[in-house]
Formats: sequence, C-alpha cells, structure tokens
Amino acid sequence: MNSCHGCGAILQTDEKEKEGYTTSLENRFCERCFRIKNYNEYQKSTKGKEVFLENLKTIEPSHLMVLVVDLFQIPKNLEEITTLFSNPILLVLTKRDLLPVSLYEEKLKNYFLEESKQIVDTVIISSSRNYHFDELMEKIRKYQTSKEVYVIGYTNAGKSSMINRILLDYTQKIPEITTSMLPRTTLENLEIEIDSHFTLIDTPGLLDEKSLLVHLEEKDLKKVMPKKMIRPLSYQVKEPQWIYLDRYGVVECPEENDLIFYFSNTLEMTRYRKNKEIPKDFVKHSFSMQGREDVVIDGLGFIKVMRPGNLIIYTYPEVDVYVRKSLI
Ligand SMILES: Nc1nc2c(ncn2[C@@H]2O[C@H](COP(=O)(O)OP(=O)(O)OP(=O)(O)O)[C@@H](O)[C@H]2O)c(=O)[nH]1
Ligand SMILES: [Mg+2]
Repeated sequence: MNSCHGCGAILQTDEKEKEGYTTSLENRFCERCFRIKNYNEYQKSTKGKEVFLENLKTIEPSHLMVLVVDLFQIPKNLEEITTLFSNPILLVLTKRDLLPVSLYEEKLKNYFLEESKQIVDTVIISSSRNYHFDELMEKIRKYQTSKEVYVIGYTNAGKSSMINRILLDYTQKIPEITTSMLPRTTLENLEIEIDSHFTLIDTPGLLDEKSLLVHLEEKDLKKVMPKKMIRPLSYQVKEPQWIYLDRYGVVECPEENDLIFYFSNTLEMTRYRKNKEIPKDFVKHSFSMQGREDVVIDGLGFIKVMRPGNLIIYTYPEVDVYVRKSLI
C-alpha cells in the first residue's frame, strides 16, 4: 500500500472525507497535503488522542527518541511523554528564533536535564534559521542505539520542520514532509532514511488539550502564534492595573510589581488603571507569586513576575493557567 509522502496516511480513492484520500494511487501526496502545500487550506484530522498515544507506546525500548519541544510552548509536564517509555531521550528545544537573543541557553538546558534521568542530552535549535544543526546531527549519531531514531513530541512542536531541514542540508533528498501551523499535520509514522546509518521516523504529535491553541479558529491562531522574534514588554506596576491580552485573557495586577510579558507581537495588549468588564465566559485564577516565576497561559504565552505579590488571570475555562520557576 502506498502512503502519502507528506503526512504518512495510507492513500485511498474511496472516501473523500477520510484521511489519505487522493484521486489516484499514483500520486505522492493525499488531497489534504496537496491543499495545505498549495493553497494553505487545512482539513482537521478526526483522530482522537488515544490513537496517537497508542502509536507511541508501540516503539521498542531500545531506540533513541528525539523529543522535540517548542521553546515558546514548553509543556507543563514533560513526564506525560517521557513516562510512556524507558528509551534514552535526546531533548531538542526548537524555535530558538522566537525568543530574544539574550536568552541564557545553558540555564534552560540544565533545567531540563534535571527534570528526567532519561534525557541524555539537550540541543537548542531553530529549523527556520538553521541554528545548531551540526550539533544536533552530531548528538543524534553519538546517542543512537540502532538505525532507527524516533522523533516524538506534542503536535506543532516543529518535528517535521526539523526533519525537512536535515533533509535539505545533509542529504540530496527533497524535503517534502507537510508542515503547518495547525495541530495534527502528520498523521502516521513517516520513515525517512537520512543515510545508510540512520533513519529518522517522524511521528504524529500528541495534543495538549488544555492549550488555547486547540480551541482557536485559524484566524485567531495566526494572531496568537508568533512568527517573529518576541519583543518582551516590561511593565512597572505602581498601582492596580488590568492588562487585556487581546480577547484571549486579562491580567490583573493588584499591587506593585515588575512584569515582563512574552506574547506574540501581533497580540493587541491594552493597559487600564480601572477595571473594565471581564468577559463573562472567562474563569478567574489567583496566584500568590514568590518572585522570579512565570505565569503560563497555556498556548498563549507567559508573564515573568519579578517580585513577590498577587496576580490574577482571567481566561477561557478550557485553558490551563499555572506557575513555574522562571525559565528565561
Ligand atoms: N519560528 C519558527 N517556526 C517553526 C520552527 N520549526 C517549525 N516551525 C513552525 O511550527 C509549525 C509546526 O511545525 P511542524 O513541523 O508542522 O510541527 P510538527 O511537530 O511536525 O506537528 P505535527 O505533525 O502536528 O505533530 C509550522 O508553522 C512551522 O513553520 C522554527 O524553528 N522556528
Ligand atoms: Mg509533523
């Protein structure tokens, strides 16, 4: 059976609405990939989270796993993925280009190395800027335990983009895996032979159901997901303030503090010294901050809170809001 070279789905000519549909089994790509690549038109995958989890659980424990994490969307709990296996993990933190140049990379790497014993090493890369790919290739070769190396992670992390970049720069092959800003682009495992010593296996990403991104329409996604380097916004708060994060959330800072906002530059942020109406469908989260901590609004971005004090966040009920040790 032929598979689509873009997303891995098995090609079929019978059911238009189902994955892998194409007009001819001779085609390299399914209709969905053809539309994403040529018209930027996207058709949502109908598969549930369980199918993707089951797929990951079938990987043999001997292979090296390359766990790809989006630096701007660092998962709350990497253990949701790492505890699924006992395999050695090379952690790849990608989309470096989205964060400020001044980022202290060593601090970030150590933070994750301390998180899990399975993580044998960490690399910080950017697929769009071709950043640290020699180091990535060197480390994959160093830690691989068999020819097959699995590339895993959450949906949208940048797994397929990373493999396309490797294909472009280290092989004569055409980088043709489908990538998109929408969740669930890769649908089945895709085996990509890089050379006679190693094959990368791209896998469909896991869905973070508590992320705002999963609940947004395409036009909102474009606004919320950064495409350019984020300009952090520093606010010195002297008296109570309400900061509206476009129409996705409200930050209430009731007392003096120094806040640094890390959100897409395309988000419209407005500051008020008096409380305006909080949208009725928002839920309130109150935090007592210790200082030098981040408040993360899953999928939207985070606020670095420099000093101890209270902070209140209002956002949609489906979205997780939590505090972590400051990462930047
Ligand atoms: N700025 C920036 N964007 C990136 C980078 N790598 C990937 N992206 C973007 O992130 C989005 C998701 O990339 P994909 O490679 O499709 O992500 P994936 O992990 O394969 O996603 P699934 O197939 O759904 O699991 C796309 O819009 C990419 O253009 C990067 O290094 N920098
Ligand atoms: Mg993919």
